[in-house]
Amino acid sequence: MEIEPLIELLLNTTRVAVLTGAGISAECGIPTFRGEGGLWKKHRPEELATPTAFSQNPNLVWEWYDWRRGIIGSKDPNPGHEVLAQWEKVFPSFSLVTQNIDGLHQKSGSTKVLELHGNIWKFRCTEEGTITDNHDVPLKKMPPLCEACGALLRPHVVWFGESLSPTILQKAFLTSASCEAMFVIGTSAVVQPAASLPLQAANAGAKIVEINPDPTPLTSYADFSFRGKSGEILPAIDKEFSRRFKEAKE
Ligand code: BV8
Repeated sequence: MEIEPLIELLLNTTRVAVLTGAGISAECGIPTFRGEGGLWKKHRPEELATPTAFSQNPNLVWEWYDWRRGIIGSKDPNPGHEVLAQWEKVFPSFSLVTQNIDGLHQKSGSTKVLELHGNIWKFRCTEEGTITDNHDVPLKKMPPLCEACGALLRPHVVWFGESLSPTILQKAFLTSASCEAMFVIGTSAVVQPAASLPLQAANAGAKIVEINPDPTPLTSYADFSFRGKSGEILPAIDKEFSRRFKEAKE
């Protein structure tokens, strides 16, 4: 798709929001959920990413997260993450909402990240609710226990059937309702309530920019749809936008 119309839009836009999914980390070598070789190809979500699965077999669920931490921990952000970290400084109002739990947006320099589904590097005590950072790869103890009270720790992530943090979700909906353009990058747009955010933005009059090698249920709502890899498309958009932004200022 031709990027010129998008550049024109961005040169006249102050409020930009972004929603990312597992696809933005795919070029780092981190498996997505539903794509080829995806995490849900080997396991059903219900087997691993639910409170029931955890209460029935905490070791199995922890082994899955330990395995994922091993993959994610050795990876660096890709150029797609880096462009978004840069845009946080360029646009007067910039919000980054992610469904990802890998922490790669923060690792690339993004400072304002709304993590809808939590973070794989944080643990939560099942008794006290206290949240701690933990980057041990592999885990030292299986399953990990709370140092303070000895209770089972769980990943500080949102499982299917669990509600998202009302505070984070409210902020995400507010940014969707007030942005002029929303980039939707690397998500199959099937998981709720995240998948409703772009629709909220579109209803509020924002232009929707989808970046994904495949079409999704959101594609028909997108004003701009780029079929390809975000690690290539975002740098291409940024290169032309930066050139025109400098030209306009001279
Ligand atoms: C909730 C855990 C209240 C952490 C995850 C309304 C309607 C229908 C169902 C529901 C509904 N409301 C709630 C539900 C139930 C459920 C849900 O949405 N089910 C779906 C599957 C139908 N939602 C919930 O349970 C949520 N809780 O709403 O609470 C409630 C509860 C019950 C009932 C009613 C209300 C909680 C959802 C959070 C679940 N936790 N993860 C973890 O272990 O990771 S979700 C999981 O999917 C990940 O977090 C992931 O982020 C998320 C979305 O997946 P994607 O990121 O989109 O990844 P995917 O692989 O699917 O797609 C990747 C895309 O990238 C593809 O399109 C691919 O083409 C593209 N791609 C590939 N390479 C590239 C690329 N793009 C760009 N560049 C590339 N190089």
